[in-house]
Amino acid sequence: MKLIRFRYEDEKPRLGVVERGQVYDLAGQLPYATLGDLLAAEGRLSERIDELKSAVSGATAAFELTDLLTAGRQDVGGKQARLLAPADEQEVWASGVTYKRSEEARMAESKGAAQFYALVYDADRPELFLKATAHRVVDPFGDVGIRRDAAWNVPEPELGVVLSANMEVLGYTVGNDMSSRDIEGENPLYLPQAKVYKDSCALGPAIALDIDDPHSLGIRLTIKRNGDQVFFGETNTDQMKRKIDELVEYLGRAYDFPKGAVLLTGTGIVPDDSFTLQESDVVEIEIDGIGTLTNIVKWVGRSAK
Ligand code: DO4
Ligand code: MG
Repeated sequence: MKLIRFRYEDEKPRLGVVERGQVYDLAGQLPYATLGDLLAAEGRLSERIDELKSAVSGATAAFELTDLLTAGRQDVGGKQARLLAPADEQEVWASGVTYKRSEEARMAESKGAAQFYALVYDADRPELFLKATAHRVVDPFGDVGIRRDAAWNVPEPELGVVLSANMEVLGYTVGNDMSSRDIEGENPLYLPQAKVYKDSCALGPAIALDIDDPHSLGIRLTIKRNGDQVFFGETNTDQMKRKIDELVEYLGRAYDFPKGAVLLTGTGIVPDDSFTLQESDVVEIEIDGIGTLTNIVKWVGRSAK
């Protein structure tokens, strides 16, 4: 079972459930209408999930799923339904250096500060940073940004954990932590500029509610240029050094999230150093049991003077 956010043309965003190839429109069927209210609701999250399940079991599907998850839009009885990122009021936080590949790539790119990446990979305390607020998150099939003042840009395919206000896991989504490797490599104190800029975070296509083991999910990254595949890489969340519980526990230690949060869990796929994204590249990130997040690359910002 998957939870999605979508909207019909200019109408308000809605929550939907995807089950057995059908989309159930939850508008008006639950005591809440937004993801933020679902994640904020009092009581245990399992009760909210039971409510979702019974809303679906007693309902008639609104429409059959054809293109919504795979193209980001679908005609529904003459109206266009458009898929939205699964975040409405949540901050998106991100973990760093949780895979050996990420540690190695960052040590190589940041000559003067390599030891800090080794230290954080081995430390008890993880690296956590604020990646985006909800209104800045790019929808599936939307444009993700590469900075015009950066020369070396990559996507970071990451498992995203959707958390309630009580820091319980609602489900899992796919995230893209777009990053400028030259800016981060120059000095780790430039990390916010390397990672937090316009359209640098995408989420979607859905929140999978029934993942049994998030530590055993294949992740695949494909980058296409003019229709040709220019990069493919894969990993598995079993390569993650840290457990999701541990990352969540640190995130919630000294911060609260009244409308929930999304936590990205770090990248285990980093293209070779010769690779950089170009405008119009198509980035596809697939995670087992969740789906594929597709975005198109566009320049953002201004060049250095
Ligand atoms: O330390 C830099 C950020 C690391 C990161 O984003 C990752 O490992 O995914
Ligand atoms: Mg990352």
